[in-house]
Amino acid sequence: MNNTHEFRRAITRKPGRSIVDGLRAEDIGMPDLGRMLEDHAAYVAALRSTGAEVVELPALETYPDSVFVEDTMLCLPKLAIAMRPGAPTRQGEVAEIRPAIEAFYGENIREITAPGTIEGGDILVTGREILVGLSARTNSEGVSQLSDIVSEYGYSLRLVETPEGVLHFKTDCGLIDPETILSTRRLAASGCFEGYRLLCTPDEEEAASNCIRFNNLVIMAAGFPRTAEMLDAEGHEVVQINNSECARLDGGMSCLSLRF
Ligand code: CIR
Repeated sequence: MNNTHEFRRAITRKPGRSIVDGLRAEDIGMPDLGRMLEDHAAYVAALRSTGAEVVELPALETYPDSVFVEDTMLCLPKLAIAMRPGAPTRQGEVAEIRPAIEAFYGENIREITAPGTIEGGDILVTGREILVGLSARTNSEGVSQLSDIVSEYGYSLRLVETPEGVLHFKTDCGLIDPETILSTRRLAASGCFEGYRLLCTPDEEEAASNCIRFNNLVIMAAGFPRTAEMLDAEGHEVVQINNSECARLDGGMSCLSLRF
């Protein structure tokens, strides 16, 4: 299986004015573009600080949710797989990001086709397998197509459930190292991480679970001191990024980049 936390590159996309029209499960206030741009710049700087090359794509006003690039592609070491978002307003984002992916993967790009739907936020690549959560955005046809593709490359894929009312599987978890997962208690209770080393977010800090391990760093949303302390005590170098604006659109740390 690939190494799951050493990355040479990341692709991000700047948020644009149209973020105010982004999808959200509930209205907890309008995202502020100025603040989101600042947060995004801090996120990109953190990725770059590890020595990785970060390609920053320009804002795409036609697609309000296009800052959340993770949902459009799955980038594995030997191939990239173009997703087919379950949100109809996001499907056009895939063609928009494809040239940036082709620049690195050439022809090694496969794609999920209708009636399959799948979004990158539902996929967690661990040190031993690919976990995919069914959700309102990811259907069993999409998972089955992905399974067929990745099995050609020797990966095993396991289907899991996303908790009811949660946007994506990874809304509730993140990979800390190839065998360690940070998860909410509600997701861990499903048993889907059996056999892994599991760290659970404390009560009231569930939103910290969508973190990423990127080279030497664990990048997490700011405002969750007990989770930050727990990760620090585990010996991780933790970087905290303000996520107040992305959170208004149900976004977190993983969705802001493609990492490979
Ligand atoms: C959406 O509903 O699609 C966006 N507002 C948020 C997507 C977040 N993506 C992710 O966590 N992978």
